[in-house]
Amino acid sequence: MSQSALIVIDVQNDFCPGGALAVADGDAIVAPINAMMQDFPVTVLTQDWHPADHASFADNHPGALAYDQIDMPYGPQTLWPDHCIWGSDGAKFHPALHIDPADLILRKGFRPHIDSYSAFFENDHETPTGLRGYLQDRDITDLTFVGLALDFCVAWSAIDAAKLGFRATVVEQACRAIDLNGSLAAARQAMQEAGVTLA
Ligand code: VGL
Ligand code: ZN
Repeated sequence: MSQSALIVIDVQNDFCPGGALAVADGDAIVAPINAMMQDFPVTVLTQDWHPADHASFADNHPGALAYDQIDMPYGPQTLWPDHCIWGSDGAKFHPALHIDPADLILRKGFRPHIDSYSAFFENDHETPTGLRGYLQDRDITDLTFVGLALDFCVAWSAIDAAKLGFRATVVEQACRAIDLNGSLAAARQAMQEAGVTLA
């Protein structure tokens, strides 16, 4: 028997127009995502949730600029403008996003020294967030991903889901991308290679 869940990635103010790491047209996906929630028995929301001293912020690396790439102990890391600082308005969900239907709100990126794009593992690809166990305990096999940003947190989450043996689909119309140095094309290719269905 297959059981499905909608996984809504990081639909937060800082990723929407006017936010600290605004994704073009990011708020255009809120209404479609709200509508999709009605078609799924389970909805999970994720929230990018960083302390102010987070290592992914360019401001915490003297001399570095936002969008530079640096080497961290766990691999390459893009540096970002300060965003989704816990407790800030930017970290809150977009005000029009329906929160009530969510069974689970999962926060990620709260450890100062490691970023977490994926909803399943931090960027070392080893430290689990606990989402796999939650979904497995509920016998959920099929995951549909939507949200922000398509080429970072959505793609990394969907790829990890496929690697873990879930059936993973990304509905691109309900996503928007940052598209930094070809990241969107690379993410699409990586998703296809991992067996993610792009719908
Ligand atoms: C994200 C960059 C940094 C995302 C989060 O949600 O795609 N991107 N933190
Ligand atoms: Zn982040």
